[in-house]
Amino acid sequence: MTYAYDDTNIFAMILRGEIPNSTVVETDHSLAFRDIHPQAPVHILLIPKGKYVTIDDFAANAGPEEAADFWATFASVIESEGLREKGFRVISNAGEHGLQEVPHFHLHILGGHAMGPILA
Ligand code: IU
Repeated sequence: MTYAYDDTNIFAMILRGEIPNSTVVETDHSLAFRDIHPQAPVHILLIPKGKYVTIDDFAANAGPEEAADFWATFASVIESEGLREKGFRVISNAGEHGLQEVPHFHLHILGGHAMGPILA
């Protein structure tokens, strides 16, 4: 399977600096920013700067440097947002059945209160 990346998606626009975002941390290969419609007290989106459509696209095709950068950035967000002690939830919606709205791979990092037991 190949992944057709659409350069007009909103996260591509954010990465090009065409629309503003509330940046939490930015590295050479990754960007973490606050979701505009937060579903929890902390709701951060973590994206690679590379053009990956879904989490499996990233898992299969990211280079070691960008993958290492991504996970280091993830760890730094958990640290800087104080999420380690009480915990957090990570979600990545993929494709049609995953109800993915924005076709640029992202992790939702949710925290700051207790989550419900079931994902809808
Ligand atoms: P999804 O996993 O693709 O369904 O999530 C997309 C998220 O992007 C969703 O939570 C939106 O609130 C969020 N978002 C954003 O943070 N900034 C935007 O300009 C747009 C969507 I459009």
